[in-house]
Amino acid sequence: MNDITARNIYVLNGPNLNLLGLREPEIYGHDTLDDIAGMLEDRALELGLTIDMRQTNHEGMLVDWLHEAQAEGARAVLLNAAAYTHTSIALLDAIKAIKTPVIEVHLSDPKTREDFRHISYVGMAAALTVEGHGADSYRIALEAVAAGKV
Ligand code: CA2
Repeated sequence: MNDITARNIYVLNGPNLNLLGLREPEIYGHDTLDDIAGMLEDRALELGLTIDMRQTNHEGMLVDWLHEAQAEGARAVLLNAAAYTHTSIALLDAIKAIKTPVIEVHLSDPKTREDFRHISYVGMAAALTVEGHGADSYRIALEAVAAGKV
């Protein structure tokens, strides 16, 4: 069950995001995933929340972590599924299968990029999408949770 008094937020990151800050800074910025985790931890503390930040290159791991978020009573999930956003019916099904609200997060705005990024299976089930604000997309999503928007 979704518990709005729960304080922990899962922040799940998909394939290649471990390379953030090291390649393609013109698209994704200069922050590494560790930089984003640090910024989010600081903001979460101010908001009376905690975050559990993870990254994997494996689709099934993201599915397992979504199930775990519900089982562990997380308040919400911030999910940047990276390229799996645009391909994964397994993630769509997993988001639909859990009651924990999921916010879709992207650094860039995929809708302004190549056509193959315009479809989002994650977005079909997500409670909210925050995209196109660089690392701030994660902060804005966290603040939406704190404000009770999801
Ligand atoms: O803008 C985003 O956050 C994306 O989820 C990033 C994905 C992309 O496939 C989505 O369409 C939008 C790509 C993540 C790959 O990250 C890299 C980081 C550094 C260098 C190369 C890739």
